[in-house]
Amino acid sequence: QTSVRRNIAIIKVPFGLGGARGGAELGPDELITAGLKREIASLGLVLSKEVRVDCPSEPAAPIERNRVKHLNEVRQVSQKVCSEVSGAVEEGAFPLVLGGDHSVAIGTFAGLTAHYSNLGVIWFDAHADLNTEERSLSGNMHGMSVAASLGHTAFNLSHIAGAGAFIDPSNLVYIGLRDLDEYEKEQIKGLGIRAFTMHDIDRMGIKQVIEQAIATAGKGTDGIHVSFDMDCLDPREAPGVGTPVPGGLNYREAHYALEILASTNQVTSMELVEVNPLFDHNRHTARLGVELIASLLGKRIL
Ligand code: Z70
Ligand code: MN
Ligand code: MN
Ligand code: MN
Repeated sequence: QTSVRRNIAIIKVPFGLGGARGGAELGPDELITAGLKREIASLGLVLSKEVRVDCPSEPAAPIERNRVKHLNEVRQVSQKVCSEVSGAVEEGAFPLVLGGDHSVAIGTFAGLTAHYSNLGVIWFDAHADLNTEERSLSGNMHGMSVAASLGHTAFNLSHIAGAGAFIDPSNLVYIGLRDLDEYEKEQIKGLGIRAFTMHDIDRMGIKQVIEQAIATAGKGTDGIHVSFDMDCLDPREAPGVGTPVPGGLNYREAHYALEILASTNQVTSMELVEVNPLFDHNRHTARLGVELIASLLGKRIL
C-alpha cells in the first residue's frame, strides 16, 4: 500500500552557506547515520541510487559586502541539484533530497519543473522563505527559496539550465508558519497563497489542515512536492535546527500529516532540510527526520 514510486533516489546536498549559521551542511550524513537506508529497506522500497552533490563549503571569494550572502555558491549548487533531481525523475525514481539549508530547494524545484509543468507544493516551515534579495533583512538565501520558485528573486528558476516554468502560487500551500517578515506577510496576502499558520492548526486541528492542503496542492496539478523544513517542528521535539522558533508542530501532528500525504498517491518527491547536528542532542532531530521520511514513504503503525 506504499504510495510513492518504488525506487528511491537519495540526493544528499551538504550545503549550509544559504543558512543563518553553519552546520546544516552536516545534515545529509547525519540522516544516513540515523538509519535512513534501513528504514527505506524495511518499507520494501529500493534505493536505486544515492548521490552526493559536491558543494562549496567556503566562499570562493571573500564575502561581498552586499545584501545577498553566497549567491554564487547557491547558483552552483542549484544547477547540480537540478540535474540530479531531474535525472532521478527521468529514471522513474522518487527524488528524496537531503539538505542542507533550505536554499537547496531552488535546485529541487528546477529539477522537478523540468518534468512537472503544474506542480503542487506543500511547504512545511516556521518561515515562508518568500524574501527577495532586495527585501531580505538577513541576506540569507534559505529565506528566499519560495520567492525564487515564483520568479520573484533576481536569481530564480529561470536562470537554471533545464528548469521548467515557475511554480503557480495557487498550487502552493504553507503549513506551520509562525515567523514571518512584514514583506512576506504582504506577499502571502497579495498572492492569495494558502497558508496554514500555527494559529490555524490550533483552531482547525491538523486533520482539517492537511486535508485542505492536499485539496489545494493536489487539485489539477501533476502531483505534490513536499518540502519539509525541520524547523516547522517545535524546538522541544527538534532542537537540531539553525533557527528554532517556539510553538511548532508536535511529533504526532507531523507524523499524521505525512501519513495522510502518503495515502494520497500524489506525492512526487520530498526534501527534508535544515537538520543541524551542531545544535542537536543525541542525534534526536536526525532520528525524528528519518521517522518522518518513513511516514511520507508509506510507513504505518499497523
Ligand atoms: C528570515 C530570513 C529562514 C529558514 C530561517 C528567516 C528565514 N525570514 N528560513 N530559517 N529555514 O532570513 O529571511
Ligand atoms: Mn525554510
Ligand atoms: Mn524555516
Ligand atoms: Mn535556518
